[in-house]
Amino acid sequence: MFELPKILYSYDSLEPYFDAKTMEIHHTKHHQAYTDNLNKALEGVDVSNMSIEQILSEIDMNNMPLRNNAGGYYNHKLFWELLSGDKTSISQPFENVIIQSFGSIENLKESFTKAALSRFGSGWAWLCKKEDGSLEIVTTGNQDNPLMPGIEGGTPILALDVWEHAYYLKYQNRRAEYIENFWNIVNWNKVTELYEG
Ligand code: MN3
Repeated sequence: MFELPKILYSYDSLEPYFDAKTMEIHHTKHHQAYTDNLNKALEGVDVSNMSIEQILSEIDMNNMPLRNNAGGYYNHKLFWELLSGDKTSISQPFENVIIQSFGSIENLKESFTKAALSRFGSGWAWLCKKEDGSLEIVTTGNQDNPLMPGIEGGTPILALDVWEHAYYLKYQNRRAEYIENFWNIVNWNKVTELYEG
């Protein structure tokens, strides 16, 4: 049985960029529902020795309840970990990798923002580490992610939810403004750790 992952900071600690009410609903309603429905989709299946990452890597993409909810469970768990109201920073070695892949941190942000804006409808934007250590930006629809079979990218190290439920209360239809504010609360310590780990 999977449990709703805890968020290690308070709902209001990402203010004013992400508002407390959105954080609370997003976690206690949306993420809770993905978690409950993941458990339902796994009823009668023995996954006791499997991590969510393993489940995702072997998932039957035709099993829509499992695909949507295993994705929703994992994507949000990672998303919360990648946000912080504290000042965080990129390590020098990781910054060098970013510069190699994108030219600069500003260019990385610009490309990621462009990708997140171009995802039509609901989905996610990802920064991924490829097997050769280089970086790639991809987007996925609905709750899909780059760990799933047939989806390109690599290992996710930065994630952004672009479903309207992630920003509608505060930003309504202004996805660009939501993304712009997201950059103020990215937990670069965690991004660095995921890249270097
Ligand atoms: Mn969401």
